[in-house]
Amino acid sequence: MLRYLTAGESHGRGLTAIIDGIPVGLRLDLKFINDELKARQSGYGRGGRMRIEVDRADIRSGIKGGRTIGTPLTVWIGNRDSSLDELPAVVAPRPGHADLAGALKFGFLDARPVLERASARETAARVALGAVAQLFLGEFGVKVSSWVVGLGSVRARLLPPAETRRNVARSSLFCPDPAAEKKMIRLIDRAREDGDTLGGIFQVVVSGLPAGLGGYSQPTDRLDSRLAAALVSVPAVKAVEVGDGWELSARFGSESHDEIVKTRAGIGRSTNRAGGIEGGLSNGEEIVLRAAMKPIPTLARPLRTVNLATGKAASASRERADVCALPAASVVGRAVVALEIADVFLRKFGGDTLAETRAAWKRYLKRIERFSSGAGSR
Ligand code: EPS
Repeated sequence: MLRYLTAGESHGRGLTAIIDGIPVGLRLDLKFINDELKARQSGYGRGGRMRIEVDRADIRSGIKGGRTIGTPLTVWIGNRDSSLDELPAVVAPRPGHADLAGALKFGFLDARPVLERASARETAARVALGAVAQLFLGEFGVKVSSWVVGLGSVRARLLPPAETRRNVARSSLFCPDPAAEKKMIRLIDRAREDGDTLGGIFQVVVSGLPAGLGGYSQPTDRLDSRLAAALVSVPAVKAVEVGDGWELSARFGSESHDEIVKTRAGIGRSTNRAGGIEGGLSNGEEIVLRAAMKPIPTLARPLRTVNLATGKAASASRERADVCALPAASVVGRAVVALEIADVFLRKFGGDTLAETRAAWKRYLKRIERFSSGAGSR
């Protein structure tokens, strides 16, 4: 239902994103879109480029009077640093980046074209589209949030939802635990001094999604498979966890599943270890996902590599880079999750206009409610 594509090099003229399938009538809150872009640019540990760029969405098609008109939306984000043609050749591929595999694939002796597109700058385009998806989902009470839960070896404490929201909004690392945040900042400073980099773990939570979205008929219908693929498509993400994923692998079944209990509204759950997804379907609980990001591959104190031109041992190429881009990745994470959720939502409820989508959604919510509260009285 929703299709999107992005284009643009890190130091080209800018980034283009096109999304098709958003129903007619969605008010595009440009401030929200630009706030998401700004959040992606921020976070302690970012490098010099983020002081150069001011990412702003220029919506070039698909709207009239600030609302969607059912045609493809085009978003343009200009690059201030568009020095692509002046930049030096990259002949010493960085371990961990796409440099070598890309050079081999295309036969490039200069990996510059590879890293220009493989760069995480592309994620600005997805954040803009993800913000559109979040605005769409917001019409139906679905909220997608994200924050940092671990950085390097430091882990954040689990806090109640209201405190988490408040602290994340104030944190320079989007971390809910102020004590952990202090340690994370110290770790980033140490990495910067050592010419090193860091990764970590971020969490994405989707609330307000009704049960029954996604599917189990085909592997690609499964909501968890789609969300995991979306998260692992974020540069540097190497692992994804749904609910208590890794921990569940070490427990007995009796300690792993979410028992079904009677609630005032009908049927509910006592826990949410599954992270809101069972059998590839949303089950009405919050969707909880975590993604692990490896450290940035561009090191000021570079690792060993081989020079593509001379074939001799060399030090990996050095580019201006971030020490840690984990807070930014958490913003990208909620964008890509929102895009997947918006698509499954539209697959379920359809609609050329927002009003049509809303009518189908309301009918379905009523049916679910009747089903759940009617248990025992049938
Ligand atoms: C990025 C822009 C890039 C990097 C970073 C992400 O800017 P530049 O290369 O000009 O300093 O800061 O890119 C990478 C992490 C990467 O691996 O290429 C951005 O806009 O997010």
